[in-house]
Amino acid sequence: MKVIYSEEHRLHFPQGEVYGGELVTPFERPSRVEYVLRRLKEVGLTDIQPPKRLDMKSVRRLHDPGFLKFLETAWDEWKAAGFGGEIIGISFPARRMQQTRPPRDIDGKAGYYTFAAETAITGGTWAAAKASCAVAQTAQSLIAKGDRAAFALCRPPGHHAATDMYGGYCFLNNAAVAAQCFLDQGAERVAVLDIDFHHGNGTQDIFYDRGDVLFCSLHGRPEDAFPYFLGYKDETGAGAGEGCNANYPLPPGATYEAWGKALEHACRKIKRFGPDALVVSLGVDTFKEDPISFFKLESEDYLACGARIAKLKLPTLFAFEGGYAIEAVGINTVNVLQGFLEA
Ligand code: 5XA
Ligand code: ZN
Repeated sequence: MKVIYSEEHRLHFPQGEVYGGELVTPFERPSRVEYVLRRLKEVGLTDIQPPKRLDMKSVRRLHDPGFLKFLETAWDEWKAAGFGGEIIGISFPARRMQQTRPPRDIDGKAGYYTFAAETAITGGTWAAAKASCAVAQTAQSLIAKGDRAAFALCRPPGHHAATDMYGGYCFLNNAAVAAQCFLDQGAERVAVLDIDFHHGNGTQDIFYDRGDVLFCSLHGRPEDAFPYFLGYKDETGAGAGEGCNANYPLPPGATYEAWGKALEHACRKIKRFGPDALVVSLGVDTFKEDPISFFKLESEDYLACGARIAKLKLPTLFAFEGGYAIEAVGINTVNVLQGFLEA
């Protein structure tokens, strides 16, 4: 399996994340990727290639033009406004407020285009987000040309990025863009399986009313887990997309016994959907030692997970998402790939 990776991820390294009322070093940090790279090399997955240049066409199909312009210009506007720190949105268009008029002021705009204040934007964020998306696109093109699978070592992650919102450490939705590329190149149907601990609200938002993409997400139940306001079981899709969205919210403490059953259910649904390709949002913050999550998966469980996904016998793109138990992130992520390859 080839791995696509860009060093440009390092351009995005905010110094602060709002957590528990404090500014802490972000959980989503560059060293996560270094651990994955190290483990890939240890197990002999050494065919690691840089991405091709980002093709904005598929990005523009999924993300709002005003949102993309914001990401591109936010840092310059922030500096021009005289702010000294990193961009953190703090005023949101919440209930009973106007939600369709982006303010001109950059502080207001940052709040308008995000849904969560933990995610800071820095001078290198836009370049890193574009490189991360290019990583997903390049992995997709390998599969389109005949590879059975590829691993897009994306950073920053993508599954929380909605049509016109960033947050949860995500800016552009890498998995969604890859799925759209399959469709643009002739696939009739694509499935996205999101196994990150957090609900992939962005991916759900992007495809919610579409019948050509099945989205299945296994995650901490929204009553207790970020992103809190989406991810319930009764969100099943709308219009042409009715029945094409499946959420598997699980309670605190879930082990592979319950999680694996949800995975089995999702895999059977994917099989019935009959997609031409599968995109896996591969987060490993389901691990028992993850500092911001509450599932209890063991490292070996990721091998079983990869093996179950392989049984679908679909061209499969793995896109890296979350996972913050830094030293185990490499082993757990690569275990999914090895489980898949050895099945
Ligand atoms: O998959 N998403 C994440 O890991 C981000 C969680 C952010 C919680 N504030
Ligand atoms: Zn996550």
